[in-house]
Amino acid sequence: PEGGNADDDDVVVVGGGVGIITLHRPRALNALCDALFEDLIHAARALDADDGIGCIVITGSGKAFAAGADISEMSKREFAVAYKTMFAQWADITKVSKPIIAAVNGFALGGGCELAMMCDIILAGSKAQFGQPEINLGVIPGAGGTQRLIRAIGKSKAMEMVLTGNRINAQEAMDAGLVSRVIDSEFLLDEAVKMGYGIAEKGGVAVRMCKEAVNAAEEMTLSEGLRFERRMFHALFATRDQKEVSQYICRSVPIVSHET
Ligand code: CO8
Repeated sequence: PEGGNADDDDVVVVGGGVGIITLHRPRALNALCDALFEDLIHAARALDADDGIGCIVITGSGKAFAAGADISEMSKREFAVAYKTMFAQWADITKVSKPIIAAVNGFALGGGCELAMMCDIILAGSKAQFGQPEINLGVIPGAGGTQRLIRAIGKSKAMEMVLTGNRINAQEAMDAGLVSRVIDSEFLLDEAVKMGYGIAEKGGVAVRMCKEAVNAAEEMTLSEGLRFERRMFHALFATRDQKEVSQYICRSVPIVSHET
C-alpha cells in the first residue's frame, strides 16, 4: 500500500466485497515491527474507506499469524521512548468501522494475540497457538493482553496465561471462548473469506451498527448498553437498506390461506 515503509516486509491487499490483509514478514514470523504495523493500519484504513468492501480479513502465514511485537526492535528502548512510541497507534485497528475477522494459523503470541483480540471474530486454524509470553521478557502485555483476554476467557485462565507465559492451542482457545471456530488449517483462509462475504452482503449500515453495539457492551453497564442498542435499532428504520431488505422479505413470505 501507499505510504508503507516496511521495505521487503509487506502487507498485501486483495479485494472484492472482502478485503484480505496478509501479514508477510516471514523471516521474523510476522513479528510486528513499527513499519509492519504502520502498513497494517494503513491497509485497514484504506479498506474501511473503500465502498466496495464490506468485511476485512487479517491473516498471516501457516507458521505464524504474528509472533509478537518485534523483540529486537523494542528490547533496548528506554522509558521515555517506550512511553512516547510503543503501541500508541495499535488501538487504531479497533477504530475500523467494518467487521474484521482474524484468521489465525500458527503462532499468535504477545502482540500477535493482542492484534487478534482487537479483531471482531477470531477463526483459528487447527495449528494455531495463542499466548502472552511477555512475562518471560520481564514485561507485561501492553496492547490489551491483560484487558481483552480476561473479557474473552475469564480471570483464572487469563491470569494463568499472562503469569506463566504458557501457550494454548486452537482447541483450548475454542473451549475457552477466545475463538469462535477451529478450522482445518488448509481451509482457514477460504472459510474466513466465505464468512466475510456472508457478512459483506448484508446491509452495510446495520453491519457497522451491530459491530458498534456489541463492542459497546464491553464498555457500558447493561442498562446503558440496552438503551444504546435500542437507539441504534430505531435509527436503522431510517435507512434504505432496511426498507429494501424488508420489502424483499415481504415478497418472499409464502401466502397461506386463512381457511387452511
Ligand atoms: N520479534 C522479533 N523476531 C522474532 C520474534 C519476535 N517477537 N519471534 C520470532 N522472531 C524471529 C526469530 O528471532 C528468528 O529469527 P532468526 O532466524 O533471525 O534467528 C525467526 O523469527 C524464527 O524464529 P525461531 O527460530 O525462534 O522459530 P521457532 O519455530 O524455533 O520458534 C517461536 C517459534 C516459539 C514463536 C519463537 O520464535 C519465539 O518464542 N518467539 C518469541 C515470541 C515472543 O516472545 N513474542 C513477543 C511477545 S512480547 C510482545 O509482543 C510485546 C512486548 C515486547 C517487548 C519486548 C521488550 C523486552
